[in-house]
Amino acid sequence: MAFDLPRHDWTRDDIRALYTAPLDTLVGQALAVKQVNWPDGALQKSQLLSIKTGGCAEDCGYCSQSAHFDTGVTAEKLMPLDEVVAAAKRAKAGGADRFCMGAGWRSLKDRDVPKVAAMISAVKAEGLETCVTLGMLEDGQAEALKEAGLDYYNHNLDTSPEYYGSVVTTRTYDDRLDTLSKAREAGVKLCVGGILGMGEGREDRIGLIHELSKLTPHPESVPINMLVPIEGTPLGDSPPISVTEMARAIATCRIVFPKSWVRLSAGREGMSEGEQALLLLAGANSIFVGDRLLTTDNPGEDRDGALLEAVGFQTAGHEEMEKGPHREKQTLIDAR
Ligand code: SAM
Ligand code: DTB
Ligand code: SF4
Repeated sequence: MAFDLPRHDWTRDDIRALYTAPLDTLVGQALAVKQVNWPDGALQKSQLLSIKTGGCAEDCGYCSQSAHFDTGVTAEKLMPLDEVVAAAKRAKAGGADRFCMGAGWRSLKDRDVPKVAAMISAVKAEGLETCVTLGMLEDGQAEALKEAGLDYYNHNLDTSPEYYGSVVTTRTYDDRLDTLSKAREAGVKLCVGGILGMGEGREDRIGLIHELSKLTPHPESVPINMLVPIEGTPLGDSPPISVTEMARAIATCRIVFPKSWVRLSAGREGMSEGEQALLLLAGANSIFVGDRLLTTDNPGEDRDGALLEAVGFQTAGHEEMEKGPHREKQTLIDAR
């Protein structure tokens, strides 16, 4: 297998074989793929901002922002531009180089496009990569966002097609795929991943990775979230998924998406330093930083500083990391 060539002919059986391998085989292969494509000891940082919180018409069973559930999150108006810019400046000062703006919307309305476009342009002007996650898109909207300077559109598939209807009933998997193709056709890069720990089985996690692998080209970013259980949602009492299962998913993604960002996303707040270290060792090359994700907590600067020190990683910008490995630095021993 060529470790640096993205493949689009993965079968579910192929992906299952990776996912279920002994953990040392799986992680060993993931690290071999990572070493061919990315520098060792480097981690990219992205930061989230909820620009429009709550009151969402969808019924995603995991989400604090759905108007269908009583979660204590109330509907707010779209954030003013100056507050978004101030948050972007803080994110950049904290070392993030991608800024992702999320809205609790079922779909983007035409009347909001100019307002979000202005946010994208202003964030881009701060020297950050831009990402938005705004729900479903109509024709022409992705083009307007691209024109404003949008780099990435986040729209997760969340789980397998078979399990999707157990988590969300107000839209279909095909709706998600349709929005992804609209963003792609406008020349916007894709950020597409999922959530583990929603009561799905291992076969659903394998199915999610298989669906992602069929996207051509692959999503440039693959966020892997551990469910943050939200009281009041149907999934609020879900038992936690094991960190080794997260490691399997991340390592499998690292192999299947050799050139993509694999982001260890939601769920770090409840993990120990050692658990997070395992997930970085499994092949993640990006995290979300900052005290908050969208509506929930995230480890802050102090904990993240200690984590990076423990694993001996440095923060690196996307451009530096996209240059690929520092081969001479990655060979410590001549293994014969
Ligand atoms: N409304 C837009 C949408 O659904 O695409 C954008 C915002 S939505 C909060 C972005 C993503 O966050 C979801 O697709 C889901 O994968 C993830 N997410 C939401 N709530 C979560 C939770 N409690 N735990 C983990 N991930 C979550
Ligand atoms: C993604 O996959 N995870 C992020 C981002 N994309 C938008 C969102 C995580 C949200 C976690 C729950 C919350 O804070 O509301
Ligand atoms: Fe709405 Fe997005 Fe939350 Fe679903 S995940 S309820 S679409 S904000």
